[in-house]
Amino acid sequence: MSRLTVAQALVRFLAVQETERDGQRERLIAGCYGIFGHGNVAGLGQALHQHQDALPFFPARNEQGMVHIAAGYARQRNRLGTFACTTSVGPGATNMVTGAALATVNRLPVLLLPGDTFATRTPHPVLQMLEAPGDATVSVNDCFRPVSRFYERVERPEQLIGAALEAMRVLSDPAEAGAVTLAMPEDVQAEAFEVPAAFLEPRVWTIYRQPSAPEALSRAAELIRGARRPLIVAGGGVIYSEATVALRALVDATGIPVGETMAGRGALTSEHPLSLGALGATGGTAGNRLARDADVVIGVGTRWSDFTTASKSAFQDPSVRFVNVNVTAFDAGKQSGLPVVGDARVTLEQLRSVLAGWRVDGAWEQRAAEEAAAWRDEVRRVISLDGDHAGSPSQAQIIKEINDAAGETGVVVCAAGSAPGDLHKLWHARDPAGKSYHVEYGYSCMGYEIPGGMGVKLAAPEREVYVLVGDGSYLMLPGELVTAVAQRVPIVIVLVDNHGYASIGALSRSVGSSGFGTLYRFSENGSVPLDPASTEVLPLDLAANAESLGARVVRTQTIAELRDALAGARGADGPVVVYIEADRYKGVPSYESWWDVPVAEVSEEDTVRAAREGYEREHAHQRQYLRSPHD
Ligand SMILES: Cc1ncc(C[n+]2csc(CCOP(=O)(O)OP(=O)(O)O)c2C)c(N)n1
Ligand SMILES: [Mg+2]
Repeated sequence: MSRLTVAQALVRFLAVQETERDGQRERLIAGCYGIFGHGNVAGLGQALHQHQDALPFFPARNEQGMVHIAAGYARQRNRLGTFACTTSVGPGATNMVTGAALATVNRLPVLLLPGDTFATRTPHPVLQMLEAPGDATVSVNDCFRPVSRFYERVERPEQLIGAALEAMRVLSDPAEAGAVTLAMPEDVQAEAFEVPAAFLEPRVWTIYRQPSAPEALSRAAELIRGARRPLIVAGGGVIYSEATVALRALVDATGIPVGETMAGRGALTSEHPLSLGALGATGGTAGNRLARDADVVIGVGTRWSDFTTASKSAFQDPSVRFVNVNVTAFDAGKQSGLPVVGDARVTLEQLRSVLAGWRVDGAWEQRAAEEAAAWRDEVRRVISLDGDHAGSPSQAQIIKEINDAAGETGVVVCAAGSAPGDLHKLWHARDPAGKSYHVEYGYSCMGYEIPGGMGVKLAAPEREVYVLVGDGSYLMLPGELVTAVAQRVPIVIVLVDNHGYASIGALSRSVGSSGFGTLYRFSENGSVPLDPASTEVLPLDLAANAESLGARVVRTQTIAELRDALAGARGADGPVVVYIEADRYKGVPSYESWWDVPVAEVSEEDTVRAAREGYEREHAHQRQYLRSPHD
């Protein structure tokens, strides 16, 4: 027993937690990010100061940003490690809510330690406290409940022990991973108690590879053997489980083609003859055509988001059936699929053995290979298209340059705007481990790019990291650039300026609303000029902004200059921002797919009425996929 404060006990506990998978161990909590205020400076701040050798501490600039660093790190480490994040009470705490939602939506472990108001209630109302008349137990931290996989408010010192252990269990369980929130009342943090020695001893959280039930496997095998047009949809779970080799082996043995979700992009390297690339709303022709005709769809490690399913319109075979390999029963049950609950790698190996000797219909395999080859040709065509406006390159050309600079092991990081859809279609994935493509598209959160990219680099210092960020996303959360400068994290940030929200502008035009409110323009009395061709832009200088935050900045205008800047950024000892203007209107087309964005049913505008007609036509293809595999 030793007498420690709650904060000291927690810091010492976090410093000695490890995960283990396949005999490999690593720190579960690599360190702690934080921003101090009265709600954590004396409790956790004191403990982190005292134990900084055991648990490294890094100051951040925005609480949301620091959660993104943790999420980026966790994804790159395949969910085996993450960071803790400590905040003050009130605004510091609620600034983390968006980060928590991002982590939970993407099934990524992050540990959040928001400060909380007094457990004793004596000094209440304390600075930054929300008073909820009628319920004294409510605090703003209750906002974390719906966005956390585990939530506990530690109101007594002894409570820490159970809370901390449960927090580690949830963080390290691939079936439960997401944000874990331990709300820490500021008085309790500083309170001392007798801490059992065993609580502070090193602890290993082993991640066992759970095999699937033999019955589920044989049912899946029966379904697949009976299929004429089977298709695999690879999701993020394939990569987190390190199952890319097993996937390739299954594909080589059976001839089943593979389409990829956003999180699963790169699960099969792009040059594989049966790699269809992107599928769904941001998919290509190969993925979407084979999806339309597939009769058995095997989802592996996917949560079947609307982008993957093209808002439930991608799979059009009237009797299509789904097989869902997933470590989470919740996701395995979707699309009325046959749930095959288990680790992706083990299950893919099991599937290969139960399907031994069987190969897909030759005509289907040949069609898949032809569509895949035709799609690769289309990608080559699109990445070479110049912008239409004098001098400005297209975003597709910019992506090609990043792709070339990244080579086999570089990682591209992106989250929101027009770039994720373009990347999903165009990225040539070369890394056999599937780690070259890091697009956060579960929450698609503007502002994730820079801190997320920092987390990736901290998790994989041996890889070059290329952050692709739009001007809108950049403006939302540029502050973590300072954190990257302070920690000397050498990421390359390609800042693509098209003077506003090109993606939402295009979406607005497609629903008949002329790009309203999506350009950066002077506005009077709240109204924004509607003319999208107007050349008058705001006097913003984002390159100067990045420079002022301490980053090295290279201003480029042409593709040749961009190429040189990317080459010159290698070996830097901190973040390098490569600024480039892109043609706002030279977009990558969409390919035989749809996304459900409801259009006004009545309107005085002809453009909206026309868009509504198109919407109703497409909507008619939406399906519920209610037939179970046994019908
Ligand atoms: C936090 C947040 N707010 C709003 C959105 C909706 N949204 C998606 S993309 C986008 C515009 C992004 O602009 P920019 O980063 O410049 O990229 P571009 O569309 O120009 O490629 C908006 C507002 C979002 N994804 N995240
Ligand atoms: Mg933009």
